[in-house]
Amino acid sequence: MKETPWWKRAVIYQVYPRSFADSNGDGVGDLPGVIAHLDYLQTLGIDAIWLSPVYCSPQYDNGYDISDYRGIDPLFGTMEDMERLIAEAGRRGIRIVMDLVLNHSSDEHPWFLSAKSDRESPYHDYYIWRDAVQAEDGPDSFGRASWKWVPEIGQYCYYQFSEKQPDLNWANPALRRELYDMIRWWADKGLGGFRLDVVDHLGKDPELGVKVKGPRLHEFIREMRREAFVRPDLMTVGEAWSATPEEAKRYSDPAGSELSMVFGFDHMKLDQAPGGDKWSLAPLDFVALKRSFAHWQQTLYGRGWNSLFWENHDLPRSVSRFGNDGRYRAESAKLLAIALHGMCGTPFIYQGEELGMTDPDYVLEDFRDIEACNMLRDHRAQGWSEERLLTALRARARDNGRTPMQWNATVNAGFTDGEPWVRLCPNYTEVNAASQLGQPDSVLACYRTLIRLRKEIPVLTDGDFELLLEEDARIFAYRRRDGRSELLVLCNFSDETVTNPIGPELWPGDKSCRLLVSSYPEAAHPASGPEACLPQYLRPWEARMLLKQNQEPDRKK
Ligand code: TEU
Repeated sequence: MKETPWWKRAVIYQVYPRSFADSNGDGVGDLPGVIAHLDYLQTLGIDAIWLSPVYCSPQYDNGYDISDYRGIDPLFGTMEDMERLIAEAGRRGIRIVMDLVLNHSSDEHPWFLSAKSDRESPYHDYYIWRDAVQAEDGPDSFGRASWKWVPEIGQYCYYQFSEKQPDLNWANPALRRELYDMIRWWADKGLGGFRLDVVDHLGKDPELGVKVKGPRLHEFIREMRREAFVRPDLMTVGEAWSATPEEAKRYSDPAGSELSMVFGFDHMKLDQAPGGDKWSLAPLDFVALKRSFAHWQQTLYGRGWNSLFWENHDLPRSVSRFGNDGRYRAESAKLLAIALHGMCGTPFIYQGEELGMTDPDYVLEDFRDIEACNMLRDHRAQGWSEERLLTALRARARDNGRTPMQWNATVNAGFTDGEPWVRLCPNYTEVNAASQLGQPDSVLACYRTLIRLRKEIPVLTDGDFELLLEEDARIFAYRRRDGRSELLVLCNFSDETVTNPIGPELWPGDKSCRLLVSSYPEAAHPASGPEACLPQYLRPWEARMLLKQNQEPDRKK
């Protein structure tokens, strides 16, 4: 039998280095800052860190615009710091996963400088050019046009993100070879794996007007797998906003010719107006959210692999978006953790999520992100009122997840001794790591428990998934089974108490049943016995995870 790969039992923690911890007082987080907090991450129990880009970059898109794939930006430290991070993390049983931005480079990359100065340069064809363009050739992902006039060469250059991020021409085999060499060079430093930025864009075909899911996409990914991801233990996760569960199955087929898994985003599209973009706010369709999770869980079960996440550096804070970040902040943060970590797949935690960090209440001047700045300019021009702009940005801007990590209640939350690059979320005096360490009922303790349970309880990794109470407008309930045990996750996504949330026909009482974790203080309910197993009511944002060992002989044997 094939051994289970490490990442199927792992929990991965995303560090956005710019906002994690600043060691030198310049107001920007850095690699020595990450190293200084490895003990905290070890105590949390995580298996790997996904590090957002620290490569050399002019930082127009906070490092997702790379000007040297083999260098560390001085803003974050040195290559020595990077190697020290890999070694120090390794000593604590933590692997490092680097971010690969392969769809585009910075326009300050030497390849682009050469490409735009000379049509005969071997690098000219690393990018995508046209002599003339039509009006319908725009707009791109950040709301700007897709072809930029480059006067030095007298041609238009293709880009999908910002003008500072020209697309790399994946049709060129020399470019692909160069990228694969670079990936192997990084893997040889002892990395645990890679996160692939916008992987679904790599097969783009501007001539066909195709951005995602281009005709050669899977061919390229399989080639990259063969040529670059040569170490079999590397974990690879592709970011794929366009992926359906069926497509995710293809990317993550355990036969193993593509990726370990992808990040799918269907669950992030259920609170926007139909046909609208991310700035068109609508109330969350909760039943659709549950169905979406169930669809992903069931499609991939045994035939692919899921990633599980509520947050990353592009998303607002989950407790502000899906929970109640006022009166029930801690309860709803714990509920979201339990709801997610009970499912099948590899859970990802974004820095600060384990503390229940919230969105800050920014005013327009506080937003820094290139996407937010473009949105302001474009939607103002379209006549949006200042109030509507602010409401949309507060709900959706990527800045929401990028406020500095809240380490303690001292000035700047212990993030920096200097002037922070971006405004902090003002609640750091209450919501911070120091005040939660050693507190058994904290959000942090709940995350620690969930990470430990994933190591201890096989059904969390191996069990199937069945959605219960599908139509219920407040309760998210599901069952996992692996033949030996059964797990029930029961979550009240509302501000009200719900009585008799689940009947004995769905979850028959049984002496072996025990409560593994809940979103309310332990003393608030019995840990075993009938009331623990079949709760008569769930308080606002109460979540419970219950386990039963099967009485019947194991039929699978
Ligand atoms: O994100 C891709 C992406 O599609 C999102 O940025 C998306 O445009 C936005 O969040 C939704 O409105 C990746 C990175 O995660 C992001 O930080 C980069 O800015 C982007 O690629 C370009 O590299």
